[in-house]
Amino acid sequence: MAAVTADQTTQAKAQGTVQATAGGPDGADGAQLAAFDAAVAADERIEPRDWMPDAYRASLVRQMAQHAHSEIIGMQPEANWISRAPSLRRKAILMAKVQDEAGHGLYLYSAAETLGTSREELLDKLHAGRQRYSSIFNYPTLTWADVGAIGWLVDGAAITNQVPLCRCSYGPYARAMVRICKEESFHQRQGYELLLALGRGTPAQRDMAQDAVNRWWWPSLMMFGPPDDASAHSEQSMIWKIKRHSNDELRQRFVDICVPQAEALGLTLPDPDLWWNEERGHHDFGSIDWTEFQEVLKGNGPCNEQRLTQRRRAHEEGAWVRDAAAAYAVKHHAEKHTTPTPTAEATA
Ligand code: FAQ
Repeated sequence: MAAVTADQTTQAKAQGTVQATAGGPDGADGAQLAAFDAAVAADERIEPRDWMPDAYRASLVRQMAQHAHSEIIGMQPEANWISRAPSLRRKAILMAKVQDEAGHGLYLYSAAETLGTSREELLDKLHAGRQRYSSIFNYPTLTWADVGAIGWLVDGAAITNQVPLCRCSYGPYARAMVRICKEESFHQRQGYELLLALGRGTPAQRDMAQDAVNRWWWPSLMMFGPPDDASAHSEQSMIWKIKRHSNDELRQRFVDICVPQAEALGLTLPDPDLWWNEERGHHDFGSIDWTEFQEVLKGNGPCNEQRLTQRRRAHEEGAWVRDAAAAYAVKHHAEKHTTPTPTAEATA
C-alpha cells in the first residue's frame, strides 16, 4: 500500500467510494484508517503487513475459507469418475483437473494464512461444519456426462465469479486468483469439448449430455449466491473492493454467456422463461428455487453428509503424511543449524 495523501482520502470519501468509519476501531488511529480507505479507493492493493480493519480481515478469511473449502470438496464429485473415464485420454485429463482443484485449495489456504489464520484451523472449522463450501458440490455425479456439465457450467460459473476477484483489494487473494482463473479456463473448455463430443455421438450420448445439463443448470445459477436484496455481505464487500460485482450481476453475465454456447452445443437450457430481452440487452430467465438453495446450505442437499464424511475420512487417513512431513522438517531444520565439529585438518 503506497502512502496516500489526505486529499486523496477526502476526494474518495466525497465520491462515496470508501466506507467512512468514524473513530478509531481496531486500535487504529485515524491516519491508519484513512490510509486504508484511501488505498482501497485508489485501487491499490492491501498487503499482509498493512493495517486493515478487523472486519475486513474477518470477511476476507470468511470468503477465502469458503472458496478454499469449495476447491477441495469439489474434487469429490469428479473424482467419482476417474476410474470409469471412457478412455485413457479422458482419464488423464480428468486426473489433471482434479489435481488442479487440490492446488487451488492450497493457494487459497496459503493466501488465508497471510491473514493470520492457519490451514489447520480452517480445516477444523470445515470438518466441524462451522464454515461453508459451495452448494454446488452437494449434488451427485450420476453419469459420465456430468463431468462435462461440471466443466462447462460449474467451472464456467466459477470463472465468471472469479475473474473479477483477480482485482480484489487484498493482494495475496488477487494474485492467487490470476493463476486459478487460467486453470479454470482449461477446465471449462474440457467440459465444453466433452459435451460437444457427446452431442455429436449416438442419440443415447446426446440424451445423456442433455440430462446432465438439465440437472446442473439451476444449481450452477445458485453458485452466485442469494439475490442481491438477500445478500448479507455484498454491499460491504463491494465497498472494500473484495467483490467487484453483485451476485445478480454476475449471475446475469453467466446466463448471457451460456445461451449461445448451449446453442453451439446443440443442447437446450431447462428454462421455459429464458428469452432475449431486447430492451434490457440481456436474457430474462425463470425464478430460482431459493428454498432448495437454503436447504442445501442448511446441510439437507442430496450429498452434504457424504461430502463431509469423505472429507473427514481423507483428512484422518492423511495424518501420517502430515506427521512425516513435520518430522522431516524438524530433522532438516536441525541438520541445517547444527554446527559441524571441526575436523583435525580444518583446525590445523
Ligand atoms: N454455496 O452475502 P452473501 C469452484 C453463503 S469454486 C454456499 O452473498 P458473499 C471451482 C455465503 O458464504 C466455487 N454458500 O455472501 C471448482 C454467506 O455465508 P456466511 C466457490 C453460499 O460471500 C469447480 C451467505 O451465503 N467459489 O467452483 C453460496 O458476499 C469444479 C450469504 O451470502 C467461491 O467461493 C453458495 N453458492 O457472496 C472446484 C468464490 N452463496 O459466510 C472444483 C468466492 C452464498 O455469512 C470443481 N466466493 N453463500 O456464513 C464468493 O465470490 C462469494 O463468497 C459468493 C457469496 C459469491 C459465493
